[in-house]
Amino acid sequence: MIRSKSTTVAAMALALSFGAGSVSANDRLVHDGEFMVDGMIFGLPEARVYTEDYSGPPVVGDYLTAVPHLAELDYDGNRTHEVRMDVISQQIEIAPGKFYNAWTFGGSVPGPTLHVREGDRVVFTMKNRSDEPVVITEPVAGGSPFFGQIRANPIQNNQPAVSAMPHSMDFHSGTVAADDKWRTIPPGVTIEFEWVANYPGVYMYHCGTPSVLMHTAQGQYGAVVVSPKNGFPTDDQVDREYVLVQSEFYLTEDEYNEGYRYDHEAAMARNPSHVTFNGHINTLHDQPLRANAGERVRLYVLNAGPSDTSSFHVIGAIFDRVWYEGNVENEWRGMQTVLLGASNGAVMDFIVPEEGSYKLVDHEFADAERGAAGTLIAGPRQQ
Ligand SMILES: [Cu+2]
Repeated sequence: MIRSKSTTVAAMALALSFGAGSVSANDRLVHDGEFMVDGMIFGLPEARVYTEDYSGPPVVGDYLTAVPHLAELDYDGNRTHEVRMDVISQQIEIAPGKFYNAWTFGGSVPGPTLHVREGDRVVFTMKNRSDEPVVITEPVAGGSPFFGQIRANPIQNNQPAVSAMPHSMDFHSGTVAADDKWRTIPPGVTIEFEWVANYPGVYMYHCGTPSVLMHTAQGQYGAVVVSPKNGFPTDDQVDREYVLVQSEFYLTEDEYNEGYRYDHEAAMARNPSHVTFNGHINTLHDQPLRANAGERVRLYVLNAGPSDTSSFHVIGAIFDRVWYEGNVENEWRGMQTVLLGASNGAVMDFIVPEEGSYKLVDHEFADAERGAAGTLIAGPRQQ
């Protein structure tokens, strides 16, 4: 194979920067056309679009979890992650008795949370299975920790649905040509592409097919956490960590079918029917977060929007440290509230002051009253 000069130079630079003893930066670092700038990798191979006979688990990957869980990075250095999230339609509940036919990545709203380390590579596969009913709440072999966590969640009572639509995937954590990797595929078609986690952060992923507002509001979003390669300065002190995704829903009663349906007029007017943490107005009331007095709690918060800001606040606590967008270079201290625009994220550490009940809210109270509220229950101090 003839390799271009720039690739050879990049391969040499990589060999130098990842010396003996470190886990190999990437098994796949020799693609033609890849290059490095400031230690980051660009110029990834073109997306592959094909049809496959696949009816296996719609979510595959050891570092994919259901909110509020985050997978532990139990490896040193960097690795390549083979990740699958298929697009499937599901009837889901977002408030007691309020069901609608969601468009999802992997079957939940928000979709699975992916955890990787800065410098890791993700080889991503997605089949558009919106045209077939897929059950996600039965045991699935060879899948991901995601399924066990979904099944253990009493609020998740998804039913398979069919809503054949073209869809796509846009990872904010990736730096690629969007017209290639984030392209739209019709039902029955699979896309495969790669991205490298060049920057640490708390990122959004979502469907980018027009109307992006509609596809996102229908449920196609989730979080990617890219942990910094040298960690955060308080990593050793963190006792608990949770992922929270805030988002708005725009639902109205369905005139033709039982249940509710997406209301584009309400979405354009930014008039949500519900605003939630982790996809249901009762998620963090029925299953409050847990901690003990004196512990350091870390929240990975993403505001998925699609259109609203979040003024994230914990009543009775102050954020000891906030890393805006989840980048260790963006450190703030002593924050009462963290303002997150649509698709902004942050890592927030706080110390639990004493035993008691703490409310987590969007301090834009019209949104808190629409559902963006939850509870953390703190037990007594443990010695
Ligand atoms: Cu879509």
